[in-house]
This record gives sequence, C-alpha cells and structure tokens, in this order.
Amino acid sequence: MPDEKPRYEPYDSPAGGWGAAAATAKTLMKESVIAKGSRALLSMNQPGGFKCPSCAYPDPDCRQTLEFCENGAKALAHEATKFRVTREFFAQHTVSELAEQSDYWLERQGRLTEPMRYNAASDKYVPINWDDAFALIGKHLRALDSPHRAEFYTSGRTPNEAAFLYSIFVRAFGTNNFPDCSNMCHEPTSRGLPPSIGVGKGTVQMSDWEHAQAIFVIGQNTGTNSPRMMTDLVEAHRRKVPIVAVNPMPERALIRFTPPQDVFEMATFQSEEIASEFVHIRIGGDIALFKGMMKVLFERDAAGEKSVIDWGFVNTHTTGIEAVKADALAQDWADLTRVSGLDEDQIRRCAEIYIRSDATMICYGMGLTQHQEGSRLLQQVCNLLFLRGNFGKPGAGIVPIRGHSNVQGDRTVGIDEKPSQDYLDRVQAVFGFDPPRENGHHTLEAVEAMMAGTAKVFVGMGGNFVRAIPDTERSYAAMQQLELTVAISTKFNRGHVIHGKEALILPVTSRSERIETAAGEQFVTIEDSFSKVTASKGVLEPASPDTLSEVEIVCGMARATLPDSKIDWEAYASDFGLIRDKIAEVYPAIYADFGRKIADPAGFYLDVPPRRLVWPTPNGKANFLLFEGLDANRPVAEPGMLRLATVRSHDQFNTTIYSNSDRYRGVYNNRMVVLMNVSDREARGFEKEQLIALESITSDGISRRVGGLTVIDYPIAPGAIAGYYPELNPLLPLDYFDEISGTPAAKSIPVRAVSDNG
Ligand SMILES: Nc1nc2c(c(=O)[nH]1)N[C@H]1C(S)=C(S)[C@@H](COP(=O)(O)OP(=O)(O)OC[C@H]3O[C@@H](n4cnc5c(=O)[nH]c(N)nc54)[C@H](O)[C@@H]3O)O[C@H]1N2
Ligand SMILES: Nc1nc2c(c(=O)[nH]1)N[C@H]1C(S)=C(S)[C@@H](COP(=O)(O)OP(=O)(O)OC[C@H]3O[C@@H](n4cnc5c(=O)[nH]c(N)nc54)[C@H](O)[C@@H]3O)O[C@H]1N2
Ligand SMILES: [Mo]
Repeated sequence: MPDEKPRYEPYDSPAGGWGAAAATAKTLMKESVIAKGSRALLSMNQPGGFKCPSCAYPDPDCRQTLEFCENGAKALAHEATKFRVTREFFAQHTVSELAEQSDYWLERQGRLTEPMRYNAASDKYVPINWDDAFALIGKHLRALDSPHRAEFYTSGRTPNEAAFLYSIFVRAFGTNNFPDCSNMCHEPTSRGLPPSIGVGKGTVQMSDWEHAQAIFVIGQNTGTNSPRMMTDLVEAHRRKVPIVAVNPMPERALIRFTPPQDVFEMATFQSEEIASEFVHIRIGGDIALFKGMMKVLFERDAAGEKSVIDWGFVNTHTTGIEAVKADALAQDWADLTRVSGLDEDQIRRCAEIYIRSDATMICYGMGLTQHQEGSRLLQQVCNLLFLRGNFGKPGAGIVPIRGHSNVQGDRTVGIDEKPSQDYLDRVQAVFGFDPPRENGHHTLEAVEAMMAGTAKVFVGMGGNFVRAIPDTERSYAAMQQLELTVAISTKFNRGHVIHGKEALILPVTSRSERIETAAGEQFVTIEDSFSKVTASKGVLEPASPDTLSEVEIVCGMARATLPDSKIDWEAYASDFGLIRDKIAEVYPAIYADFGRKIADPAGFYLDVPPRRLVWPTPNGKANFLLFEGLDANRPVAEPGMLRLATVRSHDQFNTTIYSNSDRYRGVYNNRMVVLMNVSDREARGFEKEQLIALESITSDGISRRVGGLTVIDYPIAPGAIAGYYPELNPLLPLDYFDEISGTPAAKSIPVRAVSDNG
C-alpha cells in the first residue's frame, strides 16, 4: 500500500462500537480468513482454547461470553492469514530488493513455511532442512571463543515452556546474555518496584475491579493496546467509580466508548463517558502531579483532617515517610504546575478523588515507563499508594498493564540477564550443570556489544529486534557485522532482511495452531499481567507442515550445540508436561504442583506477596523512596526543544503494521506524521500540514534526523509531540535511557522541529 498524503479528521464517534465491529470484519476479509478466523475467534480466551496472541490483559475469572476485541481479532487474523512466504517467493527476490520494501509490505507476504538459509553468493534465501539448520547454529556457537559472544533475545509471545527451556539451554551453553523485549518495555516495573514493594509485578487480580473506588489510568492507551480492559473500565464507570485518565493526548477510548459486546448500546448508538477527569499532562510531568497530590494529602493531614493518610498502614508496613513528606511539603505550586503543565485546581481535584476512595488502583503503561527516570517514577506511584494503604485489600494496588501476552511469564521462568544466585543454585540442583554466575547483557548492552564487534551471534526467539531497538541506522549496521543471525519467527519481518553474514529464518507454529508431537497433542501456558497462569491450546492447522513449535526449536538448537548435555532434550520436545514438572522444581514457591493446577481451565494465580502485606524487600518493609526531582527526564538546554513520544497507532502491533491509519486519532493513510499542538506549530512558523523534519538533540556528535513528516494540529499538551514507532526509532539515541532499568526513554526524546525542504 503506497503512502498517500495523510488526512486528518478528528474522530468524533465513541471508540469501540460499530467502528470496532466493522474493523474486525474488514481485517478478517483482508487476510482472507473470514470462516477460519471467525471459527478460531470462538476459541480465543475460552477454556480449552488458546490465549489471544495480542496483549497481556487477563481474561475474566469467570465471564463466559466472547472474549476478544478488535485488535485481538486483528492479531489473530494476521497470524491465521491465508498468505504464505514460500521458497518460490524467496527464489524470486534478492534480499537487497526485499530490504527496500516497507514493513507493511514485508508483513503482508504472510506466514513463513520452511527453514531458510541466506546464500551470500545469490543474495537470496534458500531452503535448508531443520537438522542442517540446527547443525549450523551449533557449529557457530561452539566455534565462539567465549559463550558471552552470543546474544539470545526473547520477545514476549514465547510461552512459558519454551522460555524456560531456552533459559536452561543458554545457561548450559554458558552465558546470561538474555536481551528481552521487556528491556524496552516494563523493565522499570521489574527493577523499580522491588526496592519499594519487594516484587516487580502488579498487585491486583481480576476480582479487584469490582471493589475499586477510584481508578487512575496513566500513560496508557487502553482502547488500542489493551481493549479488553475497556470492559472493566465501563463496568467501573457504571458503578460511578471515578476514573482519572492522565495523558498528554486525549486518547479517544478513555473519553468516550461503546462496548461492542453491549447489544443495547450498540443498537441504540449510545456511548459512555469513561474518564471523569482528563488530566492533560506535559510529557514527563507525572512525578510533579504525584508530588502535588502528596503535598495536598500531607497538608490536610497536618491540618488535623482525619483519614486522609492511613497511618495504621504507614506505621505498620512502611519506612521512609519522613523524607518523602518533607520533600512534598517543600514543593512550590509554581514548580509543580510548570513541570506538570496542569493547574493547581486540577491537581487538588485528583487529590480529592484519591482521598475519597478507600481502594484505588493505579494502572499504567509505556507513558510512565519510557522516561529517563522511569523506574524512580514508578517508585513515586508506590509512595502515593502507601499513603492510603492501597495494598493488601480488595480493589487496590499498582497495575502495570503489560505488553506482549507472555512477556511477564518469560521473565518469571528465567529470561533474566541478572539472575539471582538463589535461582542459579536451583538450576544447578535440578539440572546438574554449573550455570554462569555473572550478569549478562540486556537489550541495550547487547546492541553495544554488536556495535563494538564483540558479539558474533544473535538468536531471536520471536520478535523483530532490529526494528524495535533505538538508533535504527547504527543498529542495522551492527547487526550486519554479526557472523550469524537466527530469526525464530511466525511472520516475515525486517529482521530477516537486515541480517548477519550467515542467517537463518526458522518458521514457528503459532499460538492459535495445534502442536502435535510424538507424545500427542500439546498445550502451552502463559502468565498474564495479573500473574494468572492459564493453558493455551491452538485449534487451527499449522500454517505449513514444516513449522515447529518454539519448544521443539529450542531442543533442536540445544542438541546440536551441546552434544554432551545430560539433559533429555528429546523428551522435553515431545512432552511439554515434563517441562512443567521442571518449572515446578526450579520455582517451588510459586509453581509447586504446576501439573495439577494447570488442569483447572480457569488457570491459577501466582503468589504476589504484597497482596498478603508481605514485603520481600531487604528490610521486610514497604519503602517510601525519595526522588528529589520533579521531571521524569533530565533538562535539555535548547530553546524550542520538544519532547517526542513515539507511540503505537490503533492499527499496528509493535513493529507489525496493519494499515497506515490510526482511526481513533483521526489520522488516515500515512504514518509519517507529527502530532503537534497548534501553538507549537505557529511558534515555529510552520504552515498547517507542512512537511517538517525532526532532529534529535544530543551531545554525542551523531546526527539523527527523520524528514518527510507532515505536521498535524493535534490536541496534545504544549511542548509535547507524538509520532509513530518504529518509523521514528532513528531519532532515539542508544544512550538515552533509564539507568536503573536500561529502558530506552522512547516517550521523551528531545528533538527540534525544522521545515523539511527535501
Ligand atoms: N493493538 C496493540 N496492542 C498492543 C500493542 C500494539 O502495538 N498494538 N503493543 C503491546 C505492547 S508490547 C505494549 S508494551 C503495550 C503498550 O501499550 P501503551 O502503554 O498504551 O503504549 P503506547 O502506544 O506506546 O502509548 C502510551 C501512552 O502514553 C502516553 N504518554 C506519552 N508520554 C507520556 C507521559 O509523559 N505521561 C503520561 N501520563 N502519558 C504519556 C501516550 O500519549 C500514549 O497514550 O501494548 C501492548 N498491546
Ligand atoms: N521507539 C520505540 N521503540 C519501542 C517501543 C516504543 O514505544 N517506542 N516499544 C518497545 C516495546 S514496549 C516492545 S515490547 C518492543 C517490541 O519488540 P519485539 O517484541 O521484538 O517486536 P514485535 O513487533 O512484537 O515482533 C513481531 C514479530 O514477532 C514474530 N512473532 C509473532 N508471534 C510469534 C510467536 O508466537 N512466536 C515467535 N517465535 N515469533 C512470533 C513475528 O515474526 C513478528 O514479525 O519494542 C520496543 N521498541
Ligand atoms: Mo512492550
């Protein structure tokens, strides 16, 4: 689909509703899978069926209705597509030709069907059989002078069984180099929350929605990225629970929504106002909002007002309130309003909503994590929650809304570049080999090692690493220097055409498809955002007879790489239940009796100690942690600097682009746009819809620029602009990240906007 001139037409209808129903039908049609896709949708998120491959939002504990949304249906349709990438396709195109195509075009070609190997002489991919492919991987890995020269990436669609075995294989090989998609995503949750509450996970379960008395949705575009959560927000709204949306953009579904499952509202074209308070925050201004709210609480408590602060909770469970209190009280309203971009009245209204609620849930997404101080920012969310004892009671807690459907599960079962010694001891005891003890690489460190030329082999268990990471141009060059790149994928993507000197594409049986092994039909498990583990069993025929499940591919790589391994890879490859038994042995505290528990079609929740008011922190307490600043990003001294948030459109899944439109934001036909406040456009003297370029403001002397962008007048907070990921990743410098977690600060890139004269 060639790019057309972008059209902007504010979307006045409610989100959801008939627009969503129509979009679902259109996608099934486009992928030519109306009958097959519709049938599969009936099994999605149902007991005995498979888990939606899209987001990590949980299924209800017992709702028995259809459980899918427009974007889940799109994810499924693109997985179940009738289009195929075959050996004939590869014979027709050189890789250099393919590299010229857009991400959209690459994705459109469809499902991968057989293992392929890059042939440098013809610049084409040619077929290779599975055994030879595994042998090639083994040969390269064994030839390295150190196992640390290989990088083993994981993307969060990989199920628990495959991720667990992959972590065992890689450790048996000898490294902890586990760059993971979560390093670009919710790593501030994984690293920032433990010092506060002792775990790097959310603390609510599905049943908490019914008990919440106030809900904050911060930096998360719910209607697009976890649409099934809208059902819970609608129900909360109907119970008159105040919902506060904090976002630099008035994301449509958080303002007005029609639940597509609600027959009456659909038939009568009704819709509901979701957010009772829309907080139009400046990018990175959230800490100032939280501190302003805390200041109000401390002042009212000091003035003698009862029940503003839950002193019972604070005194029993926490430490450190004094420093946080002194800091909040010392804040000046002029600073709080300047940094947040909000007026004092609104911050006070947010505080009032918070004080009136005895059970508050704070939900958040990438708008909080992808800043230079993403981890400390989340610690401020914990501070705020501690003040009113919002842990360990129904309806309250911290609610990270995860991205990929099993990104949390992959981390739980061992995809961790900084494994604890405890865990390594258990791996040693259960599997009988000596795992490496030193920390490995996270995503940015892996890219650095590639740039430095010290990394030689890259294995990608799912995902589209080259397109997801920062600093596109330099990253492409780094990938191309590698000796071997291995892409274990369902669909064709950029990572297959930007590759190492040798390259393999290994096609995977997808989540929605049946996995048959020598031991019969297998199922896998995933862990959602609320730490609930459920089984997932595909129902469709595999895209080709020559795909393998991720578990089988891990076992194949392991056998070829570690011929002397005592681990019975063959047995695991055919009976996934044996893998679950080992997960139970390595993680007895959470996974004891896994095999029996997973037989319950409703799944089971993993223990999250703060729910029981137990804090696995070094001092056994919940800790108020002081952050002295107000801004989630460090200052940049350039007049006219804008903060760029790279976001997802309504029609993409990460690097997979479903179309060039973004319906809820009213942007059609072209993704090369910059959403800008009209005051910022006029201040720069740009005409409406003029072509502009963005240049990163950095001090490393490297020029980063993206041109050909149409500026669109948009109701985004002044000083903030937004554009699409991954097209704008060339603007994100590799060294612009949150130091605690290593997460790129993709929501606050300092840029200047200039007119683009070609
Ligand atoms: N359909 C679909 N579903 C998905 C995905 C997808 O691409 N498509 N991706 C999956 C993945 S991996 C993830 S991680 C999640 C991502 O889901 P989200 O967390 O919703 O991710 P983004 O689209 O990046 O948008 C984040 C939001 O943060 C806001 N924001 C930007 N800066 C700030 C700020 O400083 N403060 C505040 N308060 N808000 C800010 C933006 O305006 C935007 O609304 O979704 C998952 N689900
Ligand atoms: N600038 C900027 N950069 C970002 C972000 C941002 O907001 N802004 N967001 C970051 C975030 S939150 C994330 S999570 C990352 C995402 O980074 P990744 O997870 O690496 O990227 P995806 O686009 O989700 O990967 C899509 C590919 O995964 C493969 N795939 C799909 N399903 C399966 C499966 O079941 N098994 C296997 N083996 N392969 C499968 C398909 O081949 C598909 O092409 O990007 C990050 N990068
Ligand atoms: Mo993510």
